[in-house]
Amino acid sequence: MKILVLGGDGYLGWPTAMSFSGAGHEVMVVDSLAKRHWEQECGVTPLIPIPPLHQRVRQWQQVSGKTIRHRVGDIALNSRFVYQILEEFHPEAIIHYAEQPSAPFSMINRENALLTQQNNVLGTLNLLFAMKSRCPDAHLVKLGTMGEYGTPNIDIEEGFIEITHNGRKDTLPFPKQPGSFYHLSKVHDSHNIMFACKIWGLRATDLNQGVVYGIETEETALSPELRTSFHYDSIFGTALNRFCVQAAMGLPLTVYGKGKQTRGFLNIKDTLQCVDLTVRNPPKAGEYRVFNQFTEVFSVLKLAELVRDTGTKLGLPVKIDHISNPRIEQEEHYYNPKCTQLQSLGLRPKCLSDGVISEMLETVIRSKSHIDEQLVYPTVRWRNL
Ligand code: USQ
Repeated sequence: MKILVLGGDGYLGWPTAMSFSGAGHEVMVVDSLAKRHWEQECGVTPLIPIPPLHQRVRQWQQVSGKTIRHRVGDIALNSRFVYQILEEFHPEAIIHYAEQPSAPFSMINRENALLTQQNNVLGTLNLLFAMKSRCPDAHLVKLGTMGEYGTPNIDIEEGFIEITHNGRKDTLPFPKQPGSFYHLSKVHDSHNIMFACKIWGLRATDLNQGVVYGIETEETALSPELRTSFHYDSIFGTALNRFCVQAAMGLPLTVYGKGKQTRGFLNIKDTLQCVDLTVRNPPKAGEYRVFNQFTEVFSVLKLAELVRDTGTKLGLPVKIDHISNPRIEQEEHYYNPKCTQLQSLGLRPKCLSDGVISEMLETVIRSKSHIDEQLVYPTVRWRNL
């Protein structure tokens, strides 16, 4: 298939591009390189620096003998660029990761809140209009987030819920209660995509993904220059990745508040598996579907305990600290999200109990000299926005 990966220079986008290319698909990567710029603005870097995009693509060609085409451009600011790409490449599937991915980044100040929503919402809208005009049959695979739902006191369905109200019944979008301007941007995207499918007959899958962890995929392991951007800072680093780095450094694990806040998690390898299953099983024309994409549910405290226990076995003196929560979120709540659609398509998860934490700790320990302790503690407080 011809597969376009938007945001193909990112933590998930680059491994996705290599994985499809390795499987024999024709892949084009598009990226604005904005994430590298935002990292510099915030003064953070990935654990190990990553080569420029053109170098990654060249290295992939040398290692695999396969070509990934790549273009640099901004899909939010330059609508003409989006039309050109679709016209030039004629993708059958478009994997859309090209968004500002961090909740804390969106909560730094007004400018960052606006930048996040402008980048994410307008980029997706430009893409929808360009798809309608240039490739209306392509399948849009959009990375949404489990955080669109928030933490309601009822079971979370996959995108839609059947409601009976005053004696009448309907199936409606599941209520959204996002917890940051970033998560809100994904809600706005979902509404825009659903509407575009309805009025123009586009086909789309919204992957409401949980918190991703992990450093390595089959393809990143082929060469150090193919590595992906692993963050441990408080802006772009996600919980488990951060805890592994803190443990390796001998720093207390930064559990925010009580730590009973519970989320869906998945291994980066399973992100690739889920996206592949989704691409291989497209929706009908006009269909907008939502898959919840995670493999296991943990509280943040439970994750910290798992890292502490594994660290202790490796001889690391790991402590857990309950620090004042910089976010406004429920620290103790009911959480029962459904995740059956990807499983029914054949998802075979790699669970945390499969030795994943010790693998991650060992990898991080090898790069310990790169860690900047200053980047570990949270600096963005929701209340100060
Ligand atoms: N947390 C801690 N300590 C830390 C870091 C985080 O207790 O050092 C807590 C947070 O308060 C939160 C939970 O861990 O309750 C998850 O935080 P996170 O930073 O790992 O993830 P989050 O900000 O929710 O965002 C990440 C990705 C985002 C994706 C989302 C999926 O950055 O792109 O959409 O996970 S989800 O959380 O399901 O919405």
